[in-house]
Amino acid sequence: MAHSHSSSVNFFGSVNKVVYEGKNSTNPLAFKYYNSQEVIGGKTMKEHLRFSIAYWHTFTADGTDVFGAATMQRPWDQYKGMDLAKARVEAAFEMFEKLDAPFFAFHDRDIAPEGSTLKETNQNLDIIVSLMKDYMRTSNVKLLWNTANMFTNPRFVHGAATSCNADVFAYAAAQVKKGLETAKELGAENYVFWGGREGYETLLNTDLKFELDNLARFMHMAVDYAKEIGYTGQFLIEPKPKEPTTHQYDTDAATTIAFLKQYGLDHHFKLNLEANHATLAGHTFEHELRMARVHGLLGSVDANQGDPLLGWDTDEFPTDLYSATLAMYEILQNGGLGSGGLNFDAKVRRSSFEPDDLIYSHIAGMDAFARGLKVAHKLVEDRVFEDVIKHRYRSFTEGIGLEIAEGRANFKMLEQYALNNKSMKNESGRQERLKAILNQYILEV
Ligand SMILES: [Mn+2]
Repeated sequence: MAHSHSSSVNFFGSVNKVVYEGKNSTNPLAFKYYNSQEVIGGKTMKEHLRFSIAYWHTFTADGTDVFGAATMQRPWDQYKGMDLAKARVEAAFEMFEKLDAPFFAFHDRDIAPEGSTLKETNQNLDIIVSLMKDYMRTSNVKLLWNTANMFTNPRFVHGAATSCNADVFAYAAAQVKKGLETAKELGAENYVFWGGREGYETLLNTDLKFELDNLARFMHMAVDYAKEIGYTGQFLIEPKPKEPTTHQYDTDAATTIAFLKQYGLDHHFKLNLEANHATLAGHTFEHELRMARVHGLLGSVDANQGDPLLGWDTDEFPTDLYSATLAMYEILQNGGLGSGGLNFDAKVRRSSFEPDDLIYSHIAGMDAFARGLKVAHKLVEDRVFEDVIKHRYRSFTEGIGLEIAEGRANFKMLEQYALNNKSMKNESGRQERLKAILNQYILEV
């Protein structure tokens, strides 16, 4: 089979390079809102949005669910083993180019099959990483992040860094060591930890404190090894409250921030926040982004959405304009995502099984976030919510409020103030009016 860039076989034969045609286009293979070179607030859409294609959902997932077999029609599935792994690289780079996607992301086990020993597994990885490096030389696509799959193989039944089995901890360490070498080799802008099975099912058999200590020890070792080999990408940790374990340790942004601070890791890590993980945690996506942002720890985003009627991690492509707008609002207020990006940790539905659905779904997600960016930019520019919030908290800009805000108040002086205060008046929060204004911006920007 063909392995060089120029002689690639054509896995998306019916698809030409996807271009921007504007909001009136009826071409399903064109962008309606994502115009990569359009400048918004001094940066192009491409620079703002930093879209990334997820290798696992797009090139590896076969549509299997707990009730049914594979459904996906993937022309590269005609190959097996390492030939399949190589064909996926060809398909991936063909798609990256056709969508002009600036980034991609993968777990180690998405790109190369496990061998019968760790050594053989690493050799398989080396072959594919070197093939990817060849493609990256002549392509504009970069690696947003890579990570280690430490949840699929049965050895991780009790977790990886939080396993009760020291041999498994050691194996996981070897895997992340290799992952950091891969990150350096491919110039990954970030390295991600998603705590696959880092959690527990019952306290009756779990030393919770020891597992948390071990998780922190593991992450410190990763930070030390990155330093040792000169890998300078940003470390990211991705919260999720449940699935696969009942209690995932990195439950949500607030819990993860507490963990990072408790163990002295907050200067080495930022958060990679996923929309569907936020909803599983009982939060909105924008809540998680805000929580990370105000702590200076907003690093990157897994752009997807859940189905509120199902309530599990459906990883759907993000098409909800409210969510995309409010997410982009947080990202703009953060001054962008730095080395992070918007990674489509999203999969087509099992019933959307044709190869072209992979293109339609990415266009849908990219257009939704492009629109969200434009609306959010206008909201920020017009100071729509900033002025409302500033006005709402104005009692803290003078008198007793200023004393509180500047840390000069104490209980005794506040009691004196309250005893002498003749009138106390609250004002409406006016959230319905604000939601109507948000609607006006979404519909009219
Ligand atoms: Mn998810």
